Amino acid sequence: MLKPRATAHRELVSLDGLWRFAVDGTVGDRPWAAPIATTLEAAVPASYNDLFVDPAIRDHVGVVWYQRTVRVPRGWAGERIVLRVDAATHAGAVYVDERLVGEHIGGYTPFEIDLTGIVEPGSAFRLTISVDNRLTNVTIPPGTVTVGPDGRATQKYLHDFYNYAGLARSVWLYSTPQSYVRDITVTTGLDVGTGLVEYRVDVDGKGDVSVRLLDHDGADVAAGAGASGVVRIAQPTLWQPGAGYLYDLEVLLTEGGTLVDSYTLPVGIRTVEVVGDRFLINGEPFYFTGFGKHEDTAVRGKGHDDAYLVHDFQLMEWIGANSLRTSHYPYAEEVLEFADRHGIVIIDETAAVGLNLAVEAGLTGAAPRPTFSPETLNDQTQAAHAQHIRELVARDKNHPSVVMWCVANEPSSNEDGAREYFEPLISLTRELDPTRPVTIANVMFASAETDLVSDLLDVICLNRYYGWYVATGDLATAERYLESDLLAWSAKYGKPIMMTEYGADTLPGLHSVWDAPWTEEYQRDYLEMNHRVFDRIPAFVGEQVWNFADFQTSHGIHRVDGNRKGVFTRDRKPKAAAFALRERWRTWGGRKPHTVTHDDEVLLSLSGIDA
Ligand code: BDP
Repeated sequence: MLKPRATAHRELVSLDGLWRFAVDGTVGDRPWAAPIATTLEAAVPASYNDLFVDPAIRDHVGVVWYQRTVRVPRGWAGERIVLRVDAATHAGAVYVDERLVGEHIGGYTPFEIDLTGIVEPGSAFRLTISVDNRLTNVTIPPGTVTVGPDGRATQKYLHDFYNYAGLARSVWLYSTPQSYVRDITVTTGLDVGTGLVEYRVDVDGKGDVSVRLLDHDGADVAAGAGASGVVRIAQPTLWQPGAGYLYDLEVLLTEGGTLVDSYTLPVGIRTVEVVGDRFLINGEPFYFTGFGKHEDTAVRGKGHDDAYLVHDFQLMEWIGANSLRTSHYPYAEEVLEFADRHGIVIIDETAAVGLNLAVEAGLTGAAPRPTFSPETLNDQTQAAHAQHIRELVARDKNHPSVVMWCVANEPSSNEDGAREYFEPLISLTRELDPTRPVTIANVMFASAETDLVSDLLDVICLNRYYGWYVATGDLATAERYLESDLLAWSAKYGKPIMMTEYGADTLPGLHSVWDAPWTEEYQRDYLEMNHRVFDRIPAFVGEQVWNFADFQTSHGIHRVDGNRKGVFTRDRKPKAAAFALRERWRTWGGRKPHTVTHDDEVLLSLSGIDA
């Protein structure tokens, strides 16, 4: 799915700004049928929850309404006219004046509605979008809505971040010619020093396709004809971690010799593969440093913000991070585009988080319900998950920064039914994109012995909290637990292993000379303990700390104004651990030296270290 762009043959109008806003039930039964009688205005892009100071809005469970007037440019006569919503979290319905024109389920992937013939160039229409924040056992992510004796609906979910909702990304109106380039798929390779760009162009309507590849300075370097093919570039400049060199693939559609549509796609030439226990980018071992992040800032919630985008990536560079995981949902496409340009490596994760009822049992003490069953996560959930994967790959397949798909975060992969649930989804991901490795971020309850899906994955990604949720405040014990856990994975699978989460909640300004959880020193020492262990495991290919910054969660006795495992505060101030990480990561200059060998690993396992 192509990101809308203004080209010589396409125009683009941003619908961002202030929209009329109302909570369902306060503005009649058919709010789309007339201008909504409301004094509230909501910013787009932004989650709506923290814009207002009304708990009835923040905690509302169900639908809210966004509305504005849109004028269609008069020059668009004869063109296709398309509405694009970058995200409506978690479900959206779109009305043009009195008419329902489209609906979409899934809060973190875009959708488009063809409005040709429905709206008229030169005239205005009333655009209303309903957004529903409800999560059920058949949505991704899942959740439960309950109505209490007082008639009030409340919502529970098993993911540890606030269920921000609304129009958190941009909304666009754009034009294309009647015959147009609908999609482009690019994969790249290397053949003894020659760069290969394999492309496929899907066209709606008539026309002949040709392509040109331009280098960074706009010089022609290769060309091709036909809707699919391979163009070759001798001695290409590769897209590299830390140096995101991009070519432009200009796709041209001509009818009878006349150019009717064009679209330019940035392309990075690089390869990604897993060989043995190494993760290779361009044939070279790559070691991930960085974070699991969140789209989360004060007031905007999950609203995309270019200023935070730039600042977060500046802080990542400052600290020496070369990568991030889009925990726990696909991020705004602007994030991936920025990463493409700047050579930041991305693990692209779906919104499948909280597929784990064992966690619920752990937190509440309630008798565990099975995670996978007709009453809980079932075939319909799996179908929603599959659809979400299709939409994610369709959106992100061409980004060179994306080096791996993460199908889920911390599912109950040691439970009956996990394999039946995940095997088809992992196969689907590989079918949709045979070029990128596939992983799942593993929960600590699913050990090397009990996990049922890891043989299906390319990289073992582990989320572990030894020294925090386990052996709290006892880093010596934590170190032994962690080491034996990692060695067990390494011995069983012989695949690359990385830590996709490890972290400790930390209140900035809290200090102690002891190993005291929540202090800045403890977070620093906890990370250093983890690093000592990582550096002893030869199959280790990366470390992503949980989390880049503090973030908002639902209320809970384990949370103090949200999750405080950030290395930066929510307003992006460094905690002490930030300086320690900077020292470790920056000395490597983006590439970790290989410090241990497999012989060391054998010695370690013989040394009898166990939990
Ligand atoms: C992991 C989750 C992550 C949480 C983290 C934590 O993957 O979303 O925020 O633990 O507890 O289980 O801090």
